[in-house]
Amino acid sequence: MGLANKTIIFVAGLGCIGKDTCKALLKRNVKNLVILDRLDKPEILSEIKKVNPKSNVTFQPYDVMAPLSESCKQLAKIFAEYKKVDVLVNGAGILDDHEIEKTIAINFTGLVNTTTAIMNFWDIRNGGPGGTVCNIGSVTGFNAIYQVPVYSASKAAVVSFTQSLAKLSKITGVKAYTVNPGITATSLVQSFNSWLDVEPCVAQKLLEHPTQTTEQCAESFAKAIECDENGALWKMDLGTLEPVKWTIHWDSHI
Ligand code: NAQ
Repeated sequence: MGLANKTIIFVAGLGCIGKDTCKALLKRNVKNLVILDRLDKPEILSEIKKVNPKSNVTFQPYDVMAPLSESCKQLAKIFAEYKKVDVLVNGAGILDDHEIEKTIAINFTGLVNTTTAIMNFWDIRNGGPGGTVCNIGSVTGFNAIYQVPVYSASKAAVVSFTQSLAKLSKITGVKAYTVNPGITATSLVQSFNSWLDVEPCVAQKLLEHPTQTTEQCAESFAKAIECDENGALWKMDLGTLEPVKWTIHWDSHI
């Protein structure tokens, strides 16, 4: 998918990976970039806008933990304004295994709700035009960091949900894929709690191994969005972008 003239909604576009990915998208001349995030960070927004003054970049406060009905109302306003939205990026995430319910609510339920809400506008069964959902999973959704089992499981849930969405695209007309970063130098991984404090030094131990920069991750991220491949599982690790082949252990045959 060429990104020039496309309209993209980016949930969590003001985070560390989000910000640099927004910049990479603007370098590709995205027409409209609608950033939704819980935190209002005007300085980051103006830094993003400077990358390409020809692109229209807007921000709206958005909490993925809001009820589904609220997400629907907010998306209705966005669709009323832009008419056509091509891509939804779901990127909200927290890493704190002391916060069990919040982790599931933000990393998984919030992503499911935003996706469910946009189906009202995209589903071809309602006369919609289709679209693409790009969900930020994690390599921990493939193989857990077992010291943060709640976070890892929330990301495995994102991977699983998105694989189903991709299979449903024949019915809904909506494509879906995950982008799964490896360890990326952001504030998220600098210091975090393990489950039941099983490993108090989990962040330090993790960061002893090679990581990638947010700029490297963002470049892979933008390339994955350009590929627009339904059902893809993209690994974005150590500055590379690779498709992951999923092993099938069982088939429902329906
Ligand atoms: P950062 O904390 O900067 O970004 C999190 C974003 O989520 C922010 O924009 C924040 O405002 C938004 N957010 C949080 N709660 C929200 C809510 N209720 N409503 C709306 N927005 C909310 O961290 P980041 O590293 O840039 O993370 C961005 C995404 O990448 C997250 O989904 C994160 O899980 C994912 N990710 C990050 C990393 C990493 O190393 N930084 C990795 C994989 C995926 C492999 C590695 C891990 O899984 C961590 C161990």
